[in-house]
Amino acid sequence: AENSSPVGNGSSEPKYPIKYTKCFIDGEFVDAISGKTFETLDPRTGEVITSVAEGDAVDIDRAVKAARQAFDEGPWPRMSGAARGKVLFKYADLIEQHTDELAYLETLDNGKPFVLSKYADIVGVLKCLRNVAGWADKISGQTYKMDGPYQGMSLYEPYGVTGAIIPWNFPMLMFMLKVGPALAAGNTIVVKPAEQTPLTALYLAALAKEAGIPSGALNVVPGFGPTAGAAVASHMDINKVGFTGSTEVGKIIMEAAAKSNLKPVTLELGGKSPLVICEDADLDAAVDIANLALFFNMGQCCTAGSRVFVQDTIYDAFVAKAVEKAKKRVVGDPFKPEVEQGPQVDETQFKKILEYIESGKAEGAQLLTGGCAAGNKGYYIEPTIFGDVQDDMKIAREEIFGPVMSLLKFKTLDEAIKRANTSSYGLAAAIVSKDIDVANRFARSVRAGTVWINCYHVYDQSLPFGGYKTSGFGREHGLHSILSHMQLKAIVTPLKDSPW
Ligand code: TXE
Repeated sequence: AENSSPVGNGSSEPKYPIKYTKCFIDGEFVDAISGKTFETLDPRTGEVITSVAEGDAVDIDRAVKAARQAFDEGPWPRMSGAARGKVLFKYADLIEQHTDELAYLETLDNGKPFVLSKYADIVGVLKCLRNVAGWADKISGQTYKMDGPYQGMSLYEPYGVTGAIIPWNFPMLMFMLKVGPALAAGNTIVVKPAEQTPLTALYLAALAKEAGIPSGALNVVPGFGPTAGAAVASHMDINKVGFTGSTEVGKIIMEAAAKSNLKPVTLELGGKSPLVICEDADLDAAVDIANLALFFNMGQCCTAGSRVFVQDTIYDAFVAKAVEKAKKRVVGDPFKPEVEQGPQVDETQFKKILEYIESGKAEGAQLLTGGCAAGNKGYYIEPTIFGDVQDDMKIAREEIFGPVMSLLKFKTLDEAIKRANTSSYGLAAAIVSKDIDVANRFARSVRAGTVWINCYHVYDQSLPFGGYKTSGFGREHGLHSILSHMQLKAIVTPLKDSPW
């Protein structure tokens, strides 16, 4: 067992040694075959945290061989669902026991506030894992009386070796949303974490071993997208791949899957989610919802409410309060408990967001607050709001993935629905109104995978999660994610001398 007591350094920031930096293959931490490593950086400063093994196609191949053996010969898919569930519940307990250390690593690597890592991300990880662990022994097919003297059966089977390519915005949570259901369903898995945030995935791999997940059932290969990631998408012996990330890369993955062995893919991609604030809304509540919708997690949410449509009659009053609230947002070192917004994940994202801010200014949107980098080191950006944003502006069309809110004015609900649906994305949408008929009409008219009424960013393992349109397809969470990790077989036998 790991000793997870903090190494005191006299400051309020917890300190733990970084224990796991190599590829986790067949139950062991190993160097990349090339011996190469890459640096993972602290987004507060841009300084190196540590070097991590840089996996490539050959390492993915090695991991797939281990996963194949664990599937074909190992105990994992042959264990009863109840036995697999028991191991996964133990895994959850171990993760819970290591909450502080995992939350520390997540904040160090990603920059999100420590309180969020600890009270949101890990809580989400545990809910996901315990939910799917509970489903492991509750999946069964049906029997059918066929049209003729035959009996039919349907049987849910795991795909075999699965692959997962995950992003950096919720590293632990995205890891578990893929690994939990894959394992619960009896698959084995090869995971390629995001190059910006490999540390918690490797730690979770070590805990999986401790929990008793057999060697080869879970493998984690850190590395870059076009090398290690591409090798997962195109591998001939991976039977299913799950991806969360940009729409651009989602298309590459689907193409690689099609051109290799036609493995099924599930894609959870970008968004440009509309949030519609109607004139009858409680203004303070609406401002709070809009603030959370966009600024949560430094704006780095696929579901971020990045197009805020405000009805013209309340527009000015909304703007005043929204700006006041954004200005109060506490930006700073994510290890400080009062901090609400840490740095963006890396320099690339930081620069990209600042470019979007410049394009908003250039295209004539009204900069109401923020608009600059915050501080003089690290990747901090001021909470920013643009008013008078028009549908055809770049900031209203493209995913910014940063703390930049766009306010758009509308007159009628029909107009708001129409404009909400002009986006090529369709991940989430929300409406704030006291009129249930208005809310229901919006919910059924908007082309999005999740619709929130009078709330935002509320997720649950009981609810399907996934996109419409270019936000992807396939559904995650709970039973939905288990079933997307299984394929359905039909079995037929003749019936002889049977009374019915
Ligand atoms: O994403 P990528 P990036 C959006 C967001 C962000 C933009 C770019 O708008 O600004 O994407 O971020 C791996 N073959 N989202 O560049 O590249 C990569 O290594 C196989 C939305 O970080 O999509 C990482 O593990 N894999 C999003 C993962 O894909 C490849 C979350 C995601 O990285 C690959 C993150 C390739 N050719 C970004 N290229 C969401 N939906 O929540 C990269 N990867």
